[in-house]
Amino acid sequence: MNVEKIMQNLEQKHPGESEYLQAVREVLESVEEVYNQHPEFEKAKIIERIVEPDRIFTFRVTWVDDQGEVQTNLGYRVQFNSAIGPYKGGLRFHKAVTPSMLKFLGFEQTFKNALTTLPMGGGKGGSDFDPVGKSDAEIMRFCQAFMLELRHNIGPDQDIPAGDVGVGGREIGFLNGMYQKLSRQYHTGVLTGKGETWGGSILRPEATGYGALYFTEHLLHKAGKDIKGLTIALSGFGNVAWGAAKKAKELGAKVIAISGPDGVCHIPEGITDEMIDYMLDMRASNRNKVEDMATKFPGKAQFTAGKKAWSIPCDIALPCAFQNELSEDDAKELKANGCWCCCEVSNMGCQPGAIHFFQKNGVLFAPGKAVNAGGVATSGLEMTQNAAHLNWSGKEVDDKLHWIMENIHEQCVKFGTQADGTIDYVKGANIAGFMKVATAMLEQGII
Ligand code: 2IT
Repeated sequence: MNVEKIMQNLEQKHPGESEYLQAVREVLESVEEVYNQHPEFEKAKIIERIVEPDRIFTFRVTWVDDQGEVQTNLGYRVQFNSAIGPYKGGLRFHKAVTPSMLKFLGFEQTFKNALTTLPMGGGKGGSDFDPVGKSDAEIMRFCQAFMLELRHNIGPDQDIPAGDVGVGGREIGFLNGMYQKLSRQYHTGVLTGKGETWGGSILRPEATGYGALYFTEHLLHKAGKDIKGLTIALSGFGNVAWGAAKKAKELGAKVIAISGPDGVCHIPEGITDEMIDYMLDMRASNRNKVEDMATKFPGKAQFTAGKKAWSIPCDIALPCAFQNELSEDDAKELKANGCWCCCEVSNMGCQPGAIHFFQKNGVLFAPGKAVNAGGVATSGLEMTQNAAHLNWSGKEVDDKLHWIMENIHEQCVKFGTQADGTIDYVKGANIAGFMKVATAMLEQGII
């Protein structure tokens, strides 16, 4: 394999798809050496096949807003790779959604799902629908209209969507209700992230954030450190940031910053349980403003407009919001202020320049596809419960999540340990995920 040649070819075929091309380049650069030791991969053209989605569905979603006006959005489902199981991955509702964004997410999801140890292929979907400022009734009507189309392409052994940015328990409820009504299929296994009373895993809402903190603990232990007493700056205040803040506090760390598109809230004394609960109200309000935290807790949380969480001095940075949210300049500012560890919780949250800076300057770094895999892993556990018509306790799910995150960490160490003894978690995660999917493709022939 020649990475530059493959990238040139892809850039010509998919001009302007910057997020997708960025995600592919990162994986190819990581796996190049290992790939070239396997002539059977080259013969079966695994690379050329693995970088293209199996198929993409695009559809129009038309709905009526509260003013009675007709609105039209675009909906998508990218079925990326099914070599190790049915397509699995979230739905993103955000005004910036494009096919490039969903292709990058579906590509990442394929390797992430392989790391979870569970049999799930990779997929992703969503819409350019903007939930900001929408009423609950508008959200419901949009979800119902979206499912009118999506239902033709999903099923419990085919493609199982879940939440992502802009899609949480409320949206999954509306989507699932419409799916059942249209298909007259009353099984519980076509979406994950469901409510507790209708087939959901009791721990799915917390799982991404909890899993990220379990991974962070393993990474710290490997480096001879302990999380107790460390300060954490995290970005966002949605579902992932909420779960991460909850577990970080429980483990004895101090979350001293959260952020939003409008700016950052500095919480010098550390986030409290009341503040963590309030994050859920902030998400449900659809206002998308972190300033609301400072308004609700004056004196405890100080809001600064236009600043990122990375401007607050901390030990550990946890990007929990959106792709490319942490730039090289942010990485430099973090390091200059004493930060020595960054675990990426959002998908591709760090720009390539930031990752290189961290790795060159001794800042421990782990990539999203390893750190945030606890979310989709718990979706996989939800599918198992649904298929067996069972309900597991929170403790059972948490124990399994613990084991899965430990296993992912071990895979990173196995494939990422360098000659000098340091661990390249980016390489480790990419090689481990890639080898599993590539082997499955090879063994199933040229299809
Ligand atoms: O990025 C992700 O792993 C998710 N949004 C969760 C996907 C899932 O199927 O639970």
